[in-house]
Amino acid sequence: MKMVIAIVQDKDSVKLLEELMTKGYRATKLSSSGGFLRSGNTTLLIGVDEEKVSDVIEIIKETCHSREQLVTPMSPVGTTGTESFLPFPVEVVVGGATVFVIDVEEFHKA
Ligand code: 2BA
Repeated sequence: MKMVIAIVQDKDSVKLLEELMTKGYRATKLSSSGGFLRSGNTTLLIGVDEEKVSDVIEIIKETCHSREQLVTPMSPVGTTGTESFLPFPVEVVVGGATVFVIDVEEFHKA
């Protein structure tokens, strides 16, 4: 058995869960936040048999889209060491999905 961990954008998570459920997969949805943007995203835990992993990844690829997002990190202004900070918008491309596939050593349902 494998565990597919998929970090996706909130906007894609509802459709992705629907697709997975329709096709008979089980999943757990966690609310998460990206370390860089510090904004909300969704982490799905999907436990599947090894031969189903590629199907799950295909569903994720079809459902999750990359989007450009404007971030405003604070940039220092001045050179004296007592600089003030001004917002400086930068565009980053987020997603479609960041996916990890890991081995499940044991699976129990009690
Ligand atoms: P965030 O960490 O909020 O990152 C959002 C987007 O910001 C990233 O999109 C990437 O385009 C950009 N970014 C991240 N770190 C950067 C940096 N140090 N410098 C410049 N740009 C940077 P994605 O790569 O699609 O990642 C989307 C989300 O997936 C991430 O949100 C994070 O929650 C997760 N993620 C990505 N790679 C990961 C990893 N290796 N381990 C754990 N989580 C990861």
